[in-house]
Amino acid sequence: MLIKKAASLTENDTTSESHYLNRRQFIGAGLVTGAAATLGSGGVAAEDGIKPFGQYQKSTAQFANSGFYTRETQTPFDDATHYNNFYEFGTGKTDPARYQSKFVSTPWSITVDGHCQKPGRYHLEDLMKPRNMEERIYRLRCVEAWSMVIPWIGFSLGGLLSQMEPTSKAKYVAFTTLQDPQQMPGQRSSSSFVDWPYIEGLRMDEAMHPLTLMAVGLYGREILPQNGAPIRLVVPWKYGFKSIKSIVRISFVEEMPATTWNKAAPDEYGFYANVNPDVSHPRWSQSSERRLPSSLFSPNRIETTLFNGYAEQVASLYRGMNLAKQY
Ligand SMILES: Nc1nc2c(c(=O)[nH]1)N[C@H]1C(S)=C(S)[C@@H](COP(=O)(O)O)O[C@H]1N2
Ligand SMILES: [Mo]
Repeated sequence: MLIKKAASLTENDTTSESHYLNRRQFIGAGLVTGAAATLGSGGVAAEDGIKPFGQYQKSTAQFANSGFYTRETQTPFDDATHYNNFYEFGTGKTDPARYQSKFVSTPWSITVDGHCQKPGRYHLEDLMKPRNMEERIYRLRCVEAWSMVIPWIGFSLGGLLSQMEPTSKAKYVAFTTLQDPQQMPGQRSSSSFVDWPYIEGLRMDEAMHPLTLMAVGLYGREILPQNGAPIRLVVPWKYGFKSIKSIVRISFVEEMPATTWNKAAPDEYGFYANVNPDVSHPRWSQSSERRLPSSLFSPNRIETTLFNGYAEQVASLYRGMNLAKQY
């Protein structure tokens, strides 16, 4: 997601992954020595705060038609929790896991404002209590051309938005991430590429779509800070940067909101950011992706599909739009 315009910069430079790959090969080779202290069995890091989720409905093949379930191989927990983009904790892929240990996500509240009948400040427990928690196994495709398959736990955003009774003036929904430089070292960095707080947005019909998830867990556990604790958005047919983490504000607005990456580099990151193999990023092709886990020796490259494979569910939202122009 770096926005340097250097002609020589490639997709691999943007992911700064060498440290991560070294760590994987190190663990994979069974040469774990000093690092072993932080690892539990099965390669799952035994960090504080990894708690089993409690009650939720497992995703099964019966949900495949709705897009709620994919049979594809799930990305190992260790990859999904140690290869992250969360610039509030730093721009390196391993920074979020490394710098999250003091992050406090309880108690948590979300401010709801703008064009709705039920604005206010809501405790997260109160928003979760009336809802059934469901597992959704989704593909996640980053605009940097890597991808994962992650079993999330959460609930459809649509139900929560309806509860707030949006008025007819609500055409878009804007989301804001916590701003707290004390806890988020990336927000203290003066060389930051982006303005804080991180802001994302969806058109109302996108926000109401049943695939649009508010995630509070993953892999049967409570969500970890590096993945956006205690609550983050997951929009599986869009590039990962739309799936904003650690949400503290939801605003119903009339105009298309100014979003973080779109503001930083409008020619590179659009508001819609629908996954599209035919619309290249100015600096790299989007026609294929690296499915994690991958390594230098086994890159695991696969073809990217329109709307990240969710065209059947979401293509109708964009009928009549020029996807190359409204990228
Ligand atoms: N607040 C915030 N949300 C964010 C980001 C970020 O830097 N800050 N990065 C985004 C990007 S680019 C991606 S690919 C996904 C990654 O989610 P994951 O680390 O849980 O896989 O989070 C998105 N949400
Ligand atoms: Mo991303």
